[in-house]
Amino acid sequence: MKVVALTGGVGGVKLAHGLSQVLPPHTLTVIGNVGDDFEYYGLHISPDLDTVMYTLAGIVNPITGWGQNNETWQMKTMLQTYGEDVWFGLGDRDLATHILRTDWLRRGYRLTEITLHLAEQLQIPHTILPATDDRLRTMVQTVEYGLLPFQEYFVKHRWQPIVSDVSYDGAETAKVSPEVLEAIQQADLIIICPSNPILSIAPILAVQSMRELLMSRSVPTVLVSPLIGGKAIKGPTDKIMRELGYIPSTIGVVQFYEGLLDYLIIDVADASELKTVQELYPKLQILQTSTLMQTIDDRISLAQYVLACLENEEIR
Ligand code: FO1
Repeated sequence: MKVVALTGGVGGVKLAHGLSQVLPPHTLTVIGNVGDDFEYYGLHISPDLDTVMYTLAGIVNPITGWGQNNETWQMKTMLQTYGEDVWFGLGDRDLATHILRTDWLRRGYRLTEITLHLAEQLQIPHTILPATDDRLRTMVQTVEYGLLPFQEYFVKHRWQPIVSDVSYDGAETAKVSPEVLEAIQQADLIIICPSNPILSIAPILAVQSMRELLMSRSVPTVLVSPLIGGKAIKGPTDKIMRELGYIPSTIGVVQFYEGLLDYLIIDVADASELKTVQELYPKLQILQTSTLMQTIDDRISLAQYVLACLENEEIR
């Protein structure tokens, strides 16, 4: 069985991690968001790709969900000694990733080739792919500060500014890589992880022909809702949905993914919405379970529940 999972950062990656634990080696391809990428001190940073990679390699910082575990901060401290306002924390071990990625990009390697190489060196038995090798940057239009690159909105301003629009710079020319094309064409199941639809999954869907590619497959597409009881577990999902005019609830999330979904998995806390959503989307298979992932066992249980959708499909 070949599974493709679309994910952004910390939240969605938990499900990708659960899937990586239950699926046989080389049957899972995680397609990671690159809209969060940016240049920092001349280094190309790919936060969501690194969060996926570190998590699947078992070296992610378990508290923050990003960056490496057992990290030291000598480089950051020295920058501060030089008087720098280091608003984006680069740990010393994490720095090796950015140095290598930046050097290999400069030498002409594609982000995909670099990502595959790093993951292989970390002995990850699954595939991690950037959504595109082309430049794509999530830009956030805010009331207080005008247009902000994603990390300045998310980290520097701690996603507090009021958002009036989100755009995906470069999406009109960003192409699906051959590796992503092949992964989706060979997939038996496509999973949209519980990441922020607007900030993490939309930049993946914005890549040219990505939506058409996903919709062209006659295999099930499963979404695990990123909201529980209308709230995000962490981060600005419900806040930004509200600011952009989406209802921060199961209905708002399904509307956002219009037409892409065959299965929707919601938390039992949202059971009251099931009937309304089913009436609005009669063909949507709606399942409910506990979608809160606080432990590795939660991640594994949810992954097993999602994969059962496929068995269900075969039975249907
Ligand atoms: N998030 C923060 O809130 N503060 C940071 O200083 C920070 C540094 C950082 C370094 C490397 C990396 O891969 C991620 C980092 N993140 C940090 C998280 C990152 O901004 C978010 O994980 C994603 O961009 C959104 O999912």
